[in-house]
Amino acid sequence: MDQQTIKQLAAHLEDAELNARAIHKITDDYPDLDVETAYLINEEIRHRKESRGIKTVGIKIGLTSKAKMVQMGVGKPGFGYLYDYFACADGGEIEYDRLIHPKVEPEIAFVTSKELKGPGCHIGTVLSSLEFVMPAMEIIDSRFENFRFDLPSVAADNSSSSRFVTGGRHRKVEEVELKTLGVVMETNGDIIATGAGGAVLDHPANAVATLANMLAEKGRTIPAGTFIMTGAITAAQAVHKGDNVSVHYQGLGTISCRFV
Ligand code: OOG
Ligand code: MG
Repeated sequence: MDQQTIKQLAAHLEDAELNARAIHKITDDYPDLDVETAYLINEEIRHRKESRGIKTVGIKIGLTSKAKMVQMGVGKPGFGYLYDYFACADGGEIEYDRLIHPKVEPEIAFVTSKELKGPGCHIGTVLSSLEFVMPAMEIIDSRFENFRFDLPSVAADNSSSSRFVTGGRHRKVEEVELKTLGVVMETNGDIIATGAGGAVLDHPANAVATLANMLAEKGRTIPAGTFIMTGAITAAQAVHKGDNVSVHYQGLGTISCRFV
């Protein structure tokens, strides 16, 4: 794929995001698109945003739990960037009409204290390089019709990233049992999903190691002080205008938002 097509597809995907309008998945028109090139499209989207002054404030890895892989029919993790305007206040409002068909995901997030470098990054390296753990809710919003895609298409689409809420209580990783940490997600007071941290690659710190190793293939590292969301513990749940969503985390408090 030539540079001009990469730029054109980045603009097409970003327009879909900013105008909240679903488009065909990229591989419908470019069936030979490989994952590596797809990530170059996403890098171009990042370049477009940063050249307008938007800041990258974190990174997310997704498709890290069986529930998500089965739900989306994609068997491998993918990553995307979190931008400043994705951040929504805990307990705050999210404008539904600016999104296409949002879904919510309960996640565990970390902030790193040391640079992480692959290849060969593993859970031990990660656990010795974390500042703290904190709750996060991701609002994903695939730009593709019917939320249907394959790995190259979703990689180009910044892994469906759209908004996130974080807050609750942050803690040192050694103070929490991340594998058995229970999570309960509610919409308007009804429990819609439950799970535990171990659903994410057996331990959410493994997701950070996977991310470091994926980035290493591109010659990159994860700098100290990076906010990282490790992927949905449960299947994502569709939300509607007016919905109040809360996620309760064992020992880490509750985060919530409302779609208006
Ligand atoms: C892709 C993004 C998945 C997660 O946490 O698993 C994701 C998607 O399902 O649209 O963010
Ligand atoms: Mg996610």
